Amino acid sequence: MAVEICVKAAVGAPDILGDCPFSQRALLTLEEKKVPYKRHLINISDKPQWFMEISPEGKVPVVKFDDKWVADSDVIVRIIEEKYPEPSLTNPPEFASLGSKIFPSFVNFLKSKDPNDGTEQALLEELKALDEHLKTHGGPFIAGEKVTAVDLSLAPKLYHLQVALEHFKQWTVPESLAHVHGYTKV
Ligand SMILES: N[C@@H](CCC(=O)N[C@@H](CS)C(=O)NCC(=O)O)C(=O)O
Repeated sequence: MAVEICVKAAVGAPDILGDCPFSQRALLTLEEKKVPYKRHLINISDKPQWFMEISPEGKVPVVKFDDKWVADSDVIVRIIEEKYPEPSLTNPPEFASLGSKIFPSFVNFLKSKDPNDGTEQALLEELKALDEHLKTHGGPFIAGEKVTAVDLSLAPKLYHLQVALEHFKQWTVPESLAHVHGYTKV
């Protein structure tokens, strides 16, 4: 039975893939595994009734495996890895949470109205830790030569961060974080 996936459509452009890093993570995982799938673009400002029935929380992504719809990108990625083990995207466990605080720190900074509330500094600390990891482990990916699940989670979030912070705050990742810049270009 074919895999089906519901992902976010671009705001104002219902035929184009939108900016949800969780949807992009699930899509990238299917692509890396070369799993054929049928994609449904969901306008999340006007969710269709059929979508609400399969995703009661109204969130994307949701993926249909063996006739059952599953929500949450963590669960989805785990199931894809179990059902389609090759090529393996399993990352070394010590890198599993690498960069995991970048996205929440970005959201705090994006929402912040006070330039001195420490949210920018907190994000910078997380980005510096990623830069240091890439510097000491050689890259180009988190686990070295090979792309793994942690890259497919982190990369869409970094992309989202760059686009949103530049647009809303005219803020860019400092040039001194050269390894982070290199990573986003791989
Ligand atoms: N923890 C979920 C988060 C998914 C999520 O927050 N999706 C957002 C779009 S990026 C969404 O569907 N928002 C629609 C809504 O909340 O109405 C995952 O990892 O899949």
